[in-house]
Amino acid sequence: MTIRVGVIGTGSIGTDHVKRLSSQVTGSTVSALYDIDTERVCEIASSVGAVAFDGPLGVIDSPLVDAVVIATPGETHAELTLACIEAGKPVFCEKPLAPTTEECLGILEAEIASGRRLVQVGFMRRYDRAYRTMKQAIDDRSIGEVLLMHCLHRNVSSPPTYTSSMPFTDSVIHEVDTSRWLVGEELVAATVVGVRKSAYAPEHLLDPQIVLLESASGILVDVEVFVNCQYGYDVRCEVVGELGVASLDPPRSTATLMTRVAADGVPPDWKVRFGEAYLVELQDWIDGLGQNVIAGPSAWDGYCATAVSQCCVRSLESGGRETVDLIEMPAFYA
Ligand code: ISE
Repeated sequence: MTIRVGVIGTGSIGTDHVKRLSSQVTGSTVSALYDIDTERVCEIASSVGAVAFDGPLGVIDSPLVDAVVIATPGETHAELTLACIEAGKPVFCEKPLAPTTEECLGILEAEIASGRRLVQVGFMRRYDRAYRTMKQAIDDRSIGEVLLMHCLHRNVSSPPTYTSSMPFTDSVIHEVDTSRWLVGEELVAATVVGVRKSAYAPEHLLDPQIVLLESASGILVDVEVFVNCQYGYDVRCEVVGELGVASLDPPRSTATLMTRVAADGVPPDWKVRFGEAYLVELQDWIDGLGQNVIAGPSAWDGYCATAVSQCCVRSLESGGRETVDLIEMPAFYA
């Protein structure tokens, strides 16, 4: 069975997904596309034999489309995801599920009312080999009870539109999702800590920043986010347990120098670092659809991640510790 996918949004990540779904993933084709950039979308459509539509709803409602990928800017996600649910079509929505918790709750409500899981959120790190090995070590209790997590998230540089809250809503949202998933607990509070500002960050942007996240049982997760680090895309994570540590990065016995001129082996961006994870993620989604199963990150996960990233933004604004307000998890997502 071949799943015919409609892709809405053919910017950088959307185009990569089109390539994967049309030539690397087995069991899928790309049948319909929409993007605000008409010229670009027509070119991509003709290269993969898809139909280019002049609006996103055309893709969602098309009889040529069995399932939809949303890769447009975050502000459009809620409306498009709701339209997919309304049409009864499975939807893979890039992160964030939606920028506000209110919009996320609207999606939960609509999905629950539809009576079946239709939504998967694009938290690709859950499909990364190294993160999965860490999860295994936590789940099989090789490192004992988890006490702490140290995370680091660095981008080479930020686009001009990137504001001081975006390190949390655009970047740390991944650490929020991976830490919830790794330890199997909700995050309940966030405290943002100011750090000396880099002269290489734009004037308006606080960069780097550190946030301390607390889990329900008291696990402390510290995240350094630095989106103008200059030397490469660097993501690290170490989980400290009572009996050992699980780390994305093997401990080194020699000092490593990473600068713009000496950053050997450091990927330039997330598209390279998580290239394999994106592919595994989409293959898993397509395989599941073939059996009417959606098992990846759910709308509930998307809601929780947005709630925690919004809590970080509140802490940035208040300068103090803020708590996360979550609704009780609906039985539908248990
Ligand atoms: C970007 O939008 C992503 O989603 C990447 O995965 C993340 O690492 C990066 O910091 C974001 O800006």
